[in-house]
Formats: sequence, structure tokens, C-alpha cells
Amino acid sequence: MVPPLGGQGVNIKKIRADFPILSTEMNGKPLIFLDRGASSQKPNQVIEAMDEYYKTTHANVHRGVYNLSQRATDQFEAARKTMQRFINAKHDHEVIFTRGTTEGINLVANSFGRKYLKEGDEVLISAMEHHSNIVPWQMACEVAGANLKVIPINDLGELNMTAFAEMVNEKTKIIAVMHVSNSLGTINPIKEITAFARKRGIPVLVDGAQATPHIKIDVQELDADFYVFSAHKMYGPTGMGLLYGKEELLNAMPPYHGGGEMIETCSFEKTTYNVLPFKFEAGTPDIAGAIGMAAAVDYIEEIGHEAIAQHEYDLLTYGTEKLKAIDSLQIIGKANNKASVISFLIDGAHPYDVGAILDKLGIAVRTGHHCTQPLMDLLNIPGTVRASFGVYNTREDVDVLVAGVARAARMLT
Ligand code: C6P
Repeated sequence: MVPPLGGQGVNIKKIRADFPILSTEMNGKPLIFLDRGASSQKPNQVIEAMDEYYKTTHANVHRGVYNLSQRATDQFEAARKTMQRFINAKHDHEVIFTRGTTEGINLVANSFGRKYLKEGDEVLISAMEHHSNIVPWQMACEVAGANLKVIPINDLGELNMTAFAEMVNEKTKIIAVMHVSNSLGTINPIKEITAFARKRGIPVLVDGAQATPHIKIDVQELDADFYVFSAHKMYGPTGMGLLYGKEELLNAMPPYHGGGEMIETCSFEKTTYNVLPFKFEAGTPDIAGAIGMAAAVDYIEEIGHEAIAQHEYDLLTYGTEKLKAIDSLQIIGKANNKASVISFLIDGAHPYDVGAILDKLGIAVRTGHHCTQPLMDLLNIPGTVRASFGVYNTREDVDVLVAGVARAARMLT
């Protein structure tokens, strides 16, 4: 595991006080929320920003001449600027608001696929992908008569980069890989992948759903052609996300959804399309969602990426060592470069049974295949128990988890 650089530590007491849900109880026990990977909890700053918007500013955006609509538009577009800064996109019109990672990938698979995928072409994904980065490509390949190719992983749960290099060829039209694995915690070498692809003129889509809460993202430095993520995994609202795409690519791609806002002119005979980003934002957007996502970014930036990374790295190493001490426990995903996700199995116990016992103790973990069924099939396991940490988790949370897992192991094996 590679420790993050620097970091001043986090004021955990203050952070925990920001999240009202963390002081509630579950099954008569204090809630220990270890499922940030599925969705993070929300701080007051995000809840209040959205609440304030609805109470004082709401009107539809880009439509009204009246003052209130203009104010809503200004806040919505200010949120886009915040997101541009967050990922260091060159232009704000490269920031497309979506409903989340899933919609972002579907947009690219559909639009890029329609324009560029032809019979016999290849789309390269990896063996650890989430269903969201598998199924849209399968659908696009089916339409085009193209083939989906899968980069294998090694025993640690890392991409096999030798195999990757061998698999890229003149038929490869796009590479779509996750930045951080939701099931294994692996941080993939995106820069290495984009550098290799760039030399061959192949665009790369990066699924950043699990990366943005942990890692400072600089899409220009990563040289990602597309980068997608969801607000709800990074302390923002559900139903909101972002697709970043390089201007040139987005301009060349056809629209995904048709409707209001995305047109320049519309007649029964012919429609011409709006400029970026509106070409890809048909219909009334989730205005409060964009404002909430920007508030989540402000929240993350106020604490600081390095401080968050260092705090979560501490939880990862502390938790891994403690859990490893349980005899019947097997960690799934041992990459050298890992984010704060610990997947594990107890010999002889089904993940659901472990999860159900932990739930009785007030501990929320995710169990199952984590929407990476092909990966679970490859590993020949039914799924895992997964603890994923956020900025609000503590070593005490980890201690409660470890005691609960030890108890589950005694009961079930
Ligand atoms: N993973 C998990 O528990 P949406 O649902 O669109 O916000 O995100 C989908 C998605 C895409 N890629 C990765 C790497 C993800 O982890 C997820 C969501 C959750 O692991 C729910 S399945």
C-alpha cells in the first residue's frame, strides 16, 4: 500500500458533528456506517445548501427573464464552475451534469458508440468493472457488431498491465476502466493507461465513482478523455453526477437524449443542436442536485484532499491489520495501491449471514457481489462482506467492526 503524501490530519470531532445521521441509533446500537462505497452520508453543509436553494431561489434555469430564474441559473452555473475547478477541466462546458456514474457511462457508450463503433471493432474494459461499466458497452457492441474485450487481473486484484498492452490493437476503439475498484479497493494506474492509449489515438473513459471521495482528480493531468462520477458517494445528493469529456470529443458526438434545452432550433422537419454542455443536458436538470454536489465539493476542499486521504489510509491499514488477526478471515483484494475499501470473507460463512449479524450490532456494511458479478464469478466466490470508510469514520468504528466480525465468525463457523 502506498501512503498518501502530506496531510494535516482531520478534525474528526467536528466532522462527525457535521453528519446528523451519525448520532442516531440502529437496532438499539449507535450507528456505525461503513458503506460509503454504496453511498456516503451527507453533512449539514450539503443538506442546508439544497434546503436554502428550495426555500429562497428555486425556479427553472436558462428559461425565465424574471429575476428569480436568473438567480437559480446563476447558482446552477456557479455549481458547474465549482465542478470544473474540482476536476481541473479546461473548460466549464466540458462539465455535463448527469444523474450519476451510470448515466454518464450510458451517455458515452450510446453516443460515442453510435458514431465510432463499427462491426469487428473492440471495446476494452477490465475484469473488475462495475456492471455500469460493462452493460452499456455490451449494449453498444451489440448494436454495432463490435466485441467486448476484458483486461485480466492478477492474484492481488491489480490489472494485468502486460496483458493490457498486448490486447490493445488497431481494432480497439475505446478503453473504459474504473479508477478505484468498489469491490477490491484497487487504485488503477490510469495515467499509465491513458499514456499508452494516447500514443495509439484511443480514447479512455474512466469510471471515477469510487475515486472522487478519496483522490484529488485532475482530468488534464490524468489525460482522461471521459471521466464520470456520482455526487452521492462523495457526500453529495443522490441522482446527481458528472460527465467530463474533452471538448473536441463531446463536440463530435451526437446527443444522447432529445428534448428541451438541447436544441438550437427545432421544427417538424429538422432540429439543430445546442452547444456544449447543453447538447447533452436535455430537460429540466436537477438544479438542487447540482448545488448540493458543489456544496459537497466545498466540504471536501475545506477539509483537504490530502488530509482525507491520510485519514482514510490510516483506517484502511488499521482495519486491515485488525481484521487479518481473525483466523477464519480472508481479505479479498490485496493491491499494493488501495483505497479505503476492505472486502473479506469468513471461511464457511455466507457474506449475507455475516452482514445480518453486523446489522444487529448497528454496523452497516455491504454484502454481496457489489454489482461486480463477473468479478465474483472469476474469483469463484458468491460475494464479499465490504467495509468502506469515509472521512467521518474512526478507529473506534473499526474496533466495533472487528469485534462484530469476530463474533459473527464464532457464531457461524
Ligand atoms: N457502486 C457500490 O456499493 P451510480 O449508481 O450510478 O451512482 O454508480 C454506479 C457505480 C459505477 N461504478 C462504480 C465503480 C461504482 O462503485 C458504482 C456504484 C455501489 O459499490 C452501488 S452498486
